[in-house]
Amino acid sequence: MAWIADAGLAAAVSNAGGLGIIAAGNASPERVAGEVRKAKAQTDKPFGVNIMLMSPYAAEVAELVVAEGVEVVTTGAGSPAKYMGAWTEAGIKVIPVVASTGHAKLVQRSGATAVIAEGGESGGHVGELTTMALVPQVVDAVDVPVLAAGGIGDGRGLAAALMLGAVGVQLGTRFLVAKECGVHQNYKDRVLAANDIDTVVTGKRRGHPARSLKTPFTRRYLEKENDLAISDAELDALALGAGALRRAAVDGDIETGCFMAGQIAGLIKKEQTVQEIIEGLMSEAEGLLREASEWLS
Ligand code: TUI
Repeated sequence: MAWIADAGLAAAVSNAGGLGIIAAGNASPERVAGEVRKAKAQTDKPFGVNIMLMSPYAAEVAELVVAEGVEVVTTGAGSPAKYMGAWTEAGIKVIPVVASTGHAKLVQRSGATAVIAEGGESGGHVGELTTMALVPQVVDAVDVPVLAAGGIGDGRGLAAALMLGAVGVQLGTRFLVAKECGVHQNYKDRVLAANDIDTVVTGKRRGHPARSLKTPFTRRYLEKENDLAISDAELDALALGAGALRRAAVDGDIETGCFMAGQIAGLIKKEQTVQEIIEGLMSEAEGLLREASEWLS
């Protein structure tokens, strides 16, 4: 969650019993180091850094997490294989996001501690498979623990993920509306107002599909993406690197911002503290799992 998952949100999640993650996104190493230091000041619990592998700074951020003694690294939008040796040597727990069994096996061979199997219901960069189909196949493909992501927003999603063989879940969209999440209020309001069919995937033509809320930005981008008279270069100039994520998260710009969110946005109806979200999720899942035995004869 580039521009969104900062030290404040990550520390709040870790303090509430989760594992908070700072999103490096396309940020400079200096900026990421600043967030890591702020998080250390705000929690004595472990937290992690997500390295977006398409970032121009990925290699530098990969070194920074070692230098700063970050305990957990997650990765997204690519293969982290070339960094894994240095991270595991430094004792970092590495949990790559994977979107296929092949990639899960590859990162396991490179020394991954666990993997996050993320279905295409998620916000941001997406793979092809759904969480329902991906998670059990990844569970069967690797020996390391599997966490599920994509389309999980409450205790029902957590319980379902556990039934698919996951040992835990990663949530993004649900935390967009956390009180401790510093994203612009317009972003929160759009998530709270979203229904089940309010997200769309852009970027397929350029090989970088990403899911966002339907906005003027996605409408314009899709029009151009479907118009073969528009060159790839022109399309790229419109794309996310051009600042659309920042305009959504920081400026709340409804016209030109890109509001990444997952399909579960339609389920999210209130702003709560991180602690309320995590406790609610856990107790709902626990209740459901207890009741589940009634389905057995
Ligand atoms: O990375 C994410 N979510 C993101 S990254 C991002 S910035 C961006 N925006 C638009 C286009 C491209 C980047 C916004 N949101 N989630 C983790 C994730 N990783 N989801 C799917 C994957 C993934 C997909 C394919 C990981 C690896 C992979 O292939 C591995 C290989 O072999 O290359």
